[in-house]
Amino acid sequence: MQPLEWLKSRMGAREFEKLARIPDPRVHQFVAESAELCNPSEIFVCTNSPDDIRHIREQALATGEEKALNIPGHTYHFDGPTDQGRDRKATKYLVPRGDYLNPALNQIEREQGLSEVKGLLRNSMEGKTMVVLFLCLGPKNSVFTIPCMECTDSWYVAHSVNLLYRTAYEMFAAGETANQELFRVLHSAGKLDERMVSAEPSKRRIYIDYTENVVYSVNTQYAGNSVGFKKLALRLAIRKAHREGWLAEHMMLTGVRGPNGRRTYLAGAFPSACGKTSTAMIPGNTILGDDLAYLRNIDGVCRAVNVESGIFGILKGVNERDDPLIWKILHSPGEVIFSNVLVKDGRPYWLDMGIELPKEGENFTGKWWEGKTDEEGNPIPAAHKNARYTVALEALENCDPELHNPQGVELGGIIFGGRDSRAYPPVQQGYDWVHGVMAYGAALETETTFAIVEEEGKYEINLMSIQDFISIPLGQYLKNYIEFGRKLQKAPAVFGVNYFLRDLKTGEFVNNRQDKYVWVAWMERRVHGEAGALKGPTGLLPTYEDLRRLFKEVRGLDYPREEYTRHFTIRVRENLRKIERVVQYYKREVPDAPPELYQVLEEQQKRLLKVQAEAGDFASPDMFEEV
Ligand code: SPV
Ligand code: MN
Repeated sequence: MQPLEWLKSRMGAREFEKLARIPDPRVHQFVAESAELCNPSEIFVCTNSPDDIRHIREQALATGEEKALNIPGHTYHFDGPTDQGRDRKATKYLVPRGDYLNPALNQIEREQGLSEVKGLLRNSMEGKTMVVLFLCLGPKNSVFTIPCMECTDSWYVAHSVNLLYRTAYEMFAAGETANQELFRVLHSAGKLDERMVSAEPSKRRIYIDYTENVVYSVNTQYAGNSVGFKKLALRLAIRKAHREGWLAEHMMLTGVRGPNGRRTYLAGAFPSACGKTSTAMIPGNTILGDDLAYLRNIDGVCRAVNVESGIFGILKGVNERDDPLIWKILHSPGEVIFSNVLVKDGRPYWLDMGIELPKEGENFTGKWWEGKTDEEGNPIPAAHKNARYTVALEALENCDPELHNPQGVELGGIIFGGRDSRAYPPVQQGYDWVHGVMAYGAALETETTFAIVEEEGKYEINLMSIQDFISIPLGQYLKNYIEFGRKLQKAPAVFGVNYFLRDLKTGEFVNNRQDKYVWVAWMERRVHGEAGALKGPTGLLPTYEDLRRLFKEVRGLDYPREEYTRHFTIRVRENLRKIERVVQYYKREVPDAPPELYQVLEEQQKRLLKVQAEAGDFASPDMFEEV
């Protein structure tokens, strides 16, 4: 039977009509196959009509996947106790026999993986509704646009998708998807317990079939595993991008205000929970994106768009003083989904929010009270560290006006930043594209955080902050990156930042959270040649005079010279060790690493050794010459 015919027999007339209006046969086939496999009792097709969007919100509440909070439009949702972050182990590429993916990437033979995940999906939607969603990645009517669809049995996931992405039913109905690659996601939360939480976490699987552009996700609700267009479709986009000569990146985008109303766009790649959103949210600047960006060479210029149109942001540490704009959204009427917070009397609470938390309430483990412990006797925190908020970007007053520009925005600079307590200075600039992307991107080291369900605080390489999501050989990814920059008429400036440098003796952070406001302003001035630089051994460093001026301008603060010296003294030995770790890693894990990588690191090593011979293990910035 033809998919449409089969669907007609399975769906209500109204829902069927919505689907039949779409001329793309791949859509019918995917919905039919998904329904046949998962066996839902109903199918709901979401057009972009306000009624359909409202229906999803209402069903999320009616089923209990979300519950209402006191502020109108605010709801909360819980994921299971072990479903609180991206699951690296359960996320695998389906690799056809004879195909090669870097061994560092988690993978399973395609046929075997398909049969496993389909086995888990079989009849997983019995008694539930399958929601069919249409959206697009990147702005509409643009060279960046990628059409997508998701079938899910979770109203919470559907609600999140509608807040986080550009809905695009009309684009599908108008037949505009015909000649384009189509990303498809099939998700089921699986069996739910009485709290409407995925009940079989050991059967969680997230498999990516890059041969067909399809993602399968089952027995999970955490949005990073279930909303297919975060890091799952990113893996598909990376393959597409590298075939076509552009970049799909784990980057925020921000419009930085410069002198005389100038706005300069910077992109920034940071591992999860390392300052990406807060860099995009600096007061006075605008936010264009906080997680995913596509970069293209358009007429020799590097232009970027936000893949998404909403924020799935971390709550831990969000407080009124440091994050006034987010704080306001989280306390005003409007659509916000809170996940894995502590709820008490209809109010959400999270860790380090700057106010005292209630001693009891409901959290991701059920009823919670201070002193509650898990099976191993460890105290359970009031809210999960990876508690999040989901909100549409347009709800923010600092949302950038170019969000939906089909041409994207011109990038003045790209920032790479890890959680590096030991080596790199707070901010520096690459000598050129290749040096910057190799020394700060490819060599990015970071300590693991709570955003993945694993041990925290391990030092690891996370190249371009995207390592977990790279779906082609890592060396090829780096080569394409180098080529991308070489083909631009003027490549963006490349910066390295490190917000997490610690004092080697006391272990305290060297910088204040708001120092990044100044670093970002310095980068903006550098893009326009309005700030000087010193030639340090690992990159170009700010001069004292520029920073003193910018600390005053941006933060109204004096910046004593001792502070500057403390911030920008190069830790020579630590930087030499870093190079050794990075080289070892690439020799071991990335047989196809490009020669430019080793060349950049070797030269960096030579410069550091020279400095060491002159100044020892700590080199004050005063010894470097202005360029
Ligand atoms: C991240 O962890 O990098 C996120 C959230 O942006 S997730 O959707 O889990 O990827
Ligand atoms: Mn992210």
